[in-house]
Amino acid sequence: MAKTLTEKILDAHLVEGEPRAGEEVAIKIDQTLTQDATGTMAYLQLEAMAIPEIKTELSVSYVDHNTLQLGFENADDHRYLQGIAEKYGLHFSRAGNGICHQVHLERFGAPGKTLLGSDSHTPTGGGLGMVAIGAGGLDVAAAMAGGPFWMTYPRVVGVKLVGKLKDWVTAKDVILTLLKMLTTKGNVGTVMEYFGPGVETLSVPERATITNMGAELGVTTSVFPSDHVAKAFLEAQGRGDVWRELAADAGAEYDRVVELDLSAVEPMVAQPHSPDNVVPIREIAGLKVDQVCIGSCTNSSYKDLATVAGILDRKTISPHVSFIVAPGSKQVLRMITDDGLLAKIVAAGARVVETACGFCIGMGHAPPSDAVSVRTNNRNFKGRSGTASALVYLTSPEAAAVAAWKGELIDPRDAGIPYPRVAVPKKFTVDDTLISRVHNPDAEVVRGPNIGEPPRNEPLPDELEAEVALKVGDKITTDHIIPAGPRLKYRSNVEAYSQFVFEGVDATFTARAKENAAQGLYNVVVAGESYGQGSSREHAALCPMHLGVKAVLAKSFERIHAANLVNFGILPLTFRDAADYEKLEAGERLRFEKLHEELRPGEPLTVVNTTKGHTFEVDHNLSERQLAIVKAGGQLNYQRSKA
Ligand code: MIC
Ligand code: SF4
Repeated sequence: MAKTLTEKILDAHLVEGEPRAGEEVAIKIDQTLTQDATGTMAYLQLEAMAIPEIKTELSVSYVDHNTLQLGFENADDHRYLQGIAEKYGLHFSRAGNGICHQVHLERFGAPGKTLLGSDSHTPTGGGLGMVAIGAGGLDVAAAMAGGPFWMTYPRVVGVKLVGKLKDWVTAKDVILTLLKMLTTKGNVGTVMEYFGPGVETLSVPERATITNMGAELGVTTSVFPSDHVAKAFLEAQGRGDVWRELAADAGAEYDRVVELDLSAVEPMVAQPHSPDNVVPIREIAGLKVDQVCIGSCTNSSYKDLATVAGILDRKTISPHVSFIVAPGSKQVLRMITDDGLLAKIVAAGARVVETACGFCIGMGHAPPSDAVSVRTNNRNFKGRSGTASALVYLTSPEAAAVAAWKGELIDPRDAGIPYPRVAVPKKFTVDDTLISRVHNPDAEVVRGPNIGEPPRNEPLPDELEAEVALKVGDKITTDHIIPAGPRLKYRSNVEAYSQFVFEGVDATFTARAKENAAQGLYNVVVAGESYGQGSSREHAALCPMHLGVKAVLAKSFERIHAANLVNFGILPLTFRDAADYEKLEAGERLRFEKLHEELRPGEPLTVVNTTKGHTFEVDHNLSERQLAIVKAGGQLNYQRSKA
């Protein structure tokens, strides 16, 4: 039978299960990546698994998120990560080498391989024809230990690209257009597979922008074929040997096909506070801009920054704009330095910062109160920039550079300058001096005072009394559940980090949840659609677990977060009848009876609202395996009991 490219790669890696959409399957993982914000906990968990060596073909530990190092905590984490890398023989990409997804694409990505990363933008690798999936750190640790990755076999949506992008219209505008069409909701369990004659008009960095921000659709991943363009890119990186030609079989059937004419795409912008709140820039042209930030794993390639340099050549930025530029990797920074392009960007007035996530995750460069900030990253959730009142707009680097110059957001086609068309270099400058690989099983692993043990959980009680400790609406992101920015330094200390659960939503949550737990009362969170959207951070499950949360009752969940909840022994439950969501109020008491008996695949669970004196049903879509994990109190307990 003719297969899609996604099916071909998945089926070649299938370890267990039926390859049918909606079925739970296990796949073999070839490569893993971690970053410092999720990596420390992932490796603490790997250590807890007590395996002598890792089993993947390639595993890379990146340091790119917490590089401001205000205090010793992040620096201690980085030293711990380097020790772990030596002990297990991982590749270690040090601070200064760049953002994990950008570097992985440049130096390690390989068509046809599977990549599991403890970061939601791991699908960037799909730009090179990989099946690259974001997951919680514990799942990535389990893959390094040689276990398969469990996932729902996806429905494959075909995106047929025809035509060619016009000047000033970019890959970012393609993905923003798709976000406008498909939104951030309702795409769980699907893979976006690109095909059609438009594919070969896009370079690998452009494809990677599309697969990167595909994460905002809530899909499992996105994938491009591996063709002559991918070959040229890999050869330019000195890695032509990993290239293989890959595409869907002729006659492959997609679950559905979305057709996009690239020549009809326009410069787009995602308005506050959601990546799918997209309009053509012309609809809001003239918006006065206070800050412009260019960088992040979505848009910080050589092509992106060379284009920005071309736009700003011999221009000066607007006097009321603060302009931040973060190149995506050491390779990009070196190349724009050697080419003299960085000088043009600096001359225009940019504040050039380290090659790291930085502003994208609220690590510095918070905008002023009520500011308009135009950024090239992929997320504009309220408060993520570090300023709750700021309004963040997401655009292409082209539109952002023009905004920095003009002081207002305009369609870049209206800037009245020629488009500086930049080709992908024939040869990239390869400099891997900040990537080390030393394997010494006796390496010293130093744990600073902020690095704790991964917390243990008890098995799920058979009967539990809980309070609705919080009721929230739709689209609660993991940034709402557990903030990053200045709080990132607590990632390796769950007790300390737990103080900030739902900090920006209800600052009393932690204290109330702890008080309940002290009285033997568990906690439940009630939520609307797409609960847990956004990042892969498992702390959004781990910290609530630590505070005695045993279930989240929502209208729907995002994939990575639901898997993280299961990994930490928290039940992701959905309302059978949306009216029950309306009826529930914060502070009410719920009782779950005979949980162990009632929790069976495909069967509902009865919940008694003891405050109001009524009963309602909730569903779950957990497999036998996942139920066993939740009942054991999480993945680590489950693995221990199996061992
Ligand atoms: C993000 O973009 O939100 C992050 C920070 O990269 C996260 C990972 C994390 O929280 O450490 C992600 O996307 O998974
Ligand atoms: Fe880093 Fe931002 Fe990319 Fe997350 S989205 S990996 S914080 S650059």
